[in-house]
Amino acid sequence: MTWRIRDRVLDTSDHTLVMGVLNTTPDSFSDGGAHTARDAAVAHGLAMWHQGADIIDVGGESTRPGAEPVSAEQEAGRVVPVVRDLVDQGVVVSVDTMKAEVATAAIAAGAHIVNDVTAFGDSEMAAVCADAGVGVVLMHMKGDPQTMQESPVYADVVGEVEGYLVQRVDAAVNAGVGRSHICIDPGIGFGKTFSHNLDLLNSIDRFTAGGLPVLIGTSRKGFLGMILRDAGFETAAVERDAATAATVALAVAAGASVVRVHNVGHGLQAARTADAMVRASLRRN
Ligand code: PMM
Repeated sequence: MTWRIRDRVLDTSDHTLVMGVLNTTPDSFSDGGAHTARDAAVAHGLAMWHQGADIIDVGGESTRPGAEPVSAEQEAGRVVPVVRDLVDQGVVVSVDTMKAEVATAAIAAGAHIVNDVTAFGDSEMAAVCADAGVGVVLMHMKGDPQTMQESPVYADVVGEVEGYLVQRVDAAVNAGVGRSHICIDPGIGFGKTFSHNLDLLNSIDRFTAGGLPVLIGTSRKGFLGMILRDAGFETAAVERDAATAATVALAVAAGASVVRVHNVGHGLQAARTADAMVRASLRRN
């Protein structure tokens, strides 16, 4: 499997791509001064890159359930300097944004990928991505971050998410984005109940069937907290890296091409272990 991102081609045939999460929202690097926050974000991005991450995903607006939106200006102010510094140091960077204005500025700063949790909800986004030839991640979300977890209902969650992604891929291609530039994502935790998340994670083969790379983002999410609570572990989000690693291994075994994680060390070990086992079994067959 390959994924075209600007002037590069990422190849997942010998390993799964590990995407490290870099949050530039002020509360994630809460030390007051904007400059310090920027330096801390860049240092954290570089640390993940040197650990072996394949992509660093830079975000400036929280998409957590109930999160308040920020203006394009604020978001670009957080994200763009960090993107520029990382790209200057040779890092492959994606920008996690739903705003075409922010994507445009991040692309001008060198971003290789636009990771859009609204799958081009902004009508300008497709043209921005097509013109730049960046890679894109089209993700499924039901509703918006403020309300998405209130009471999501599906008749057939896998079928509906699959149908939505097929339609968004077609729309992107019709707007000029190359198919080989597109990666799809069922959007774990975005307008989904506990059982919706498990149904989607148990149906990754349905998403890989279209021949596009599939990204899975489970890292530290609430459904892992629920599983762990049932098993007798009360966990804060940062204590869910072992559970995240389990989902990474299973996603790799099911054919995911990209996994998005906060703890790159653990995510890489889980992905590489699963890669070795999956490829060994492919060789035996
Ligand atoms: N999850 C979050 C943010 N961005 N992007 C993609 N493509 N897939 C995801 O699952 C995803 C995402 C939320 O997680 P965070 O707020 O902990 O980064």
